[in-house]
Amino acid sequence: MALLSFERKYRVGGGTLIGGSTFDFWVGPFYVGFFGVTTILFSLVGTGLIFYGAAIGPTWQPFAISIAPPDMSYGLSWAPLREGGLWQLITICATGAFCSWALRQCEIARKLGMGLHVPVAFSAAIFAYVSLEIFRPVLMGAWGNAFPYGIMSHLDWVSNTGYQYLHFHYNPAHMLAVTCFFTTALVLGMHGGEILSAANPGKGRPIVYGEHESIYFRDAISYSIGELGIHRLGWLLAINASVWSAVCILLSGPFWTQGWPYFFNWYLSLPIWSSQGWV
Ligand code: 07D
Ligand code: 07D
Repeated sequence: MALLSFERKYRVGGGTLIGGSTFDFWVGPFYVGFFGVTTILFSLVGTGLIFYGAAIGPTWQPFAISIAPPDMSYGLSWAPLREGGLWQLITICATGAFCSWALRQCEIARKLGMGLHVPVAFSAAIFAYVSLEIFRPVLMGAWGNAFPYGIMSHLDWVSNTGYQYLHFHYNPAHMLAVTCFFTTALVLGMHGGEILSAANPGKGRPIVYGEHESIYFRDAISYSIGELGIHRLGWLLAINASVWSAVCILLSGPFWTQGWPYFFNWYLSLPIWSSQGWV
């Protein structure tokens, strides 16, 4: 069925979480819904505040624009607009927009009679974001621990925060997160490559499907996880990448204040090495 007639068939009312049928309509190809409206409102106000912050700041150079959280001395209290208050309002707008977007994804899935896999996966990214900007600063007692809104300045924050713990690669949850990110890329690369190769067998030859795909990996690595399985694996890996990222930053500060290399002291003092005088 062509996409346009398919859309018409499934453009049905209902499935909304809030607002009944008030916002249950489409604008062109876009479903609106209550959470579409809140997404637009939060995004417009948040983006407007970023532009206002840029306008009262020292530069319009896009890479140098930065809207910083309040100084540590403000703790968890409200700060004046120019001293981090803007950052606080932008954070409320960003969190509101991300959560609205996830809820809009839920409404669309409900309308189409689908599972909630897309919003669940996006929620993992939101969890990482709120861990960085809300949970960790709250656990540490000051908004000043959050990252600033700026293209280069947020990279400075990542580097500075990393070196505060001497060597962030020794953070075990960071290791798991990095491994999950790399494996997600590997699995998507393998899957994408395989589907493209099955769909492009060469001029004049018929396109092949599932069985060939499974046999390819049976031959190559002795096992095929299957057509549905590869999507389950990709979904789980991607979610784990974000969740372990959130864990790695929530541990750093609230639960582990030394350099991360010291975390592995227990390993060096295992009797099997230490009694031999190897370390
Ligand atoms: C490709 C989907 C499209 C999304 C894009 C992002 C904005 C921001 C805001 C001018 C994969 C659109 C960007 C709307 C404009 C202002 C104030 C997703 C795709 C294209 N980062 N980060 C980038 C964000 C954090 C880190 C690029 C956001 C943490 C490193 C872009 C967040 C840490 C590097 C960007 C966020 C961190 C980047 C490309 C939120 C740990 C890079 C992003 C809301 C996660 C890379 C100059 C991309 C770069 C980069 C946006 C958070 C680390 C500007 C929106 C604090 C090490 N980050 N980031 O493609 O080139 O993502 O930076 O949490 O090297 Mg970042
Ligand atoms: C937070 C983004 C959420 C995005 C949302 C949506 C819009 C709309 C609109 C396009 C989580 C935004 C949408 C704005 C856009 C349109 C239209 C995603 C988020 C909700 N590290 N490190 C990570 C690696 C080092 C450090 C995570 C690698 C150094 C710190 C990941 C290396 C030091 C922190 C990761 C490496 C260091 C991290 C990031 C290599 C610095 C974090 C991914 C090869 C000296 C951060 C929760 C992530 C984290 C994080 C990877 C090196 C420090 C696992 C591969 C050694 C301080 N690092 N890192 O979290 O865990 O995505 O954040 O060297 O805080 Mg690291």
